[in-house]
Amino acid sequence: MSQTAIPCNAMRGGTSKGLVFRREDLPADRATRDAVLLAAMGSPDEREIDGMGGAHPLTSKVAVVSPSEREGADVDYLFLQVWPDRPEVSDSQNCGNMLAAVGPFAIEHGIVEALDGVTPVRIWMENTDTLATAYVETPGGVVRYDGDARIDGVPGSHAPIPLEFADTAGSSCGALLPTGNVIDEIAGVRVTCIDNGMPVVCLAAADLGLTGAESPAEIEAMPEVRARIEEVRLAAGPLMNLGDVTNQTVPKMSLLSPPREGGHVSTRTLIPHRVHEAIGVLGAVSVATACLLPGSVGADVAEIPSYDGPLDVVVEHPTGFFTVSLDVDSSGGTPDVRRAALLRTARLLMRGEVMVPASVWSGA
Ligand code: NQM
Repeated sequence: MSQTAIPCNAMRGGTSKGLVFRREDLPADRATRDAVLLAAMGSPDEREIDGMGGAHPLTSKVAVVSPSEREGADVDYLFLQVWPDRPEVSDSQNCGNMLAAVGPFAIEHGIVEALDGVTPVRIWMENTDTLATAYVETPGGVVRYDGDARIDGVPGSHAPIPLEFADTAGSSCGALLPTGNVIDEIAGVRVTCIDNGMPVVCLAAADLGLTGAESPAEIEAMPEVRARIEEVRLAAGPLMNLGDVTNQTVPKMSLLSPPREGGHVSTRTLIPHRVHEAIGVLGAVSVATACLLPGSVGADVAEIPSYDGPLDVVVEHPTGFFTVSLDVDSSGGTPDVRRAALLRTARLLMRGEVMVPASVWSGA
């Protein structure tokens, strides 16, 4: 046999897309696993023409799912970013979009037994060692994909998958505010460095000479602005306890400006070298949280109504809105994140086997 067949599903999770594997179907050895995933996706090649990848970081993603042995969790989820243009597979970040596909996948594969109605799936996110719960519609014990929920960045409507997060604050950087400050000046730019599930550096678009209404393509066509943002990112990495981030996908860089469409804040987010067509899930949670912290770049730019208790923060992005339900107490010294939740949808697109050259892995 010149090729090895590996069972997997192709799934859309939120505004991302990729392959979802059971851990037992992939090589245990990490180097071989990464070689297999690169071959499966067709990387490195900007078009990923010889594989299943979608030629963009948002459509070149992999989720690995397995039954969990942890107390309080049903399944373990490892997110892997397969770079389209370089031979690299990274586990340095989590992905809340592909997370939306994990619950349906676990039920489809019998890892979690479906209830009649809605099945909660408790997911241990290995990249950040934190727990999320996905609520999957399962009328009659069967995963339902159709429904009325709409998320911006995805055409049509689908079954809602509410996601609830626990203990996201500081999950990658060790603290919600990893530099110890609500605001810093890094490489001459005012920033708020935050990690509420995703390390993000918030900058005011105006401080970079932008309105914040520029399209992703327009920002990608501004080499000087991008170089400036990258300079800030590389300096922020060590200050956020992430070390040298030259080859990492974090921190994300979010350019904030006042809302234009009735939301609370407008964003353009670099992830970090392409500009997101929307905004990442945990990226949005981090940005929304920053907007609730007095003195931050977010609080300065956002228009947050007065609140007491939980608040739905509406984050504008290039293709619509992202609503994050937050309960953050920032009245004391250290902000306390009590709850973060949001809505996604997902869809099983294909089930079958992905073929990789036997020279990469014999499957034995
Ligand atoms: O922030 C893109 C995405 C993501 C990650 C990215 C994500 C998240 O849209 O949780 O979902 O920021 O790389 O899938």
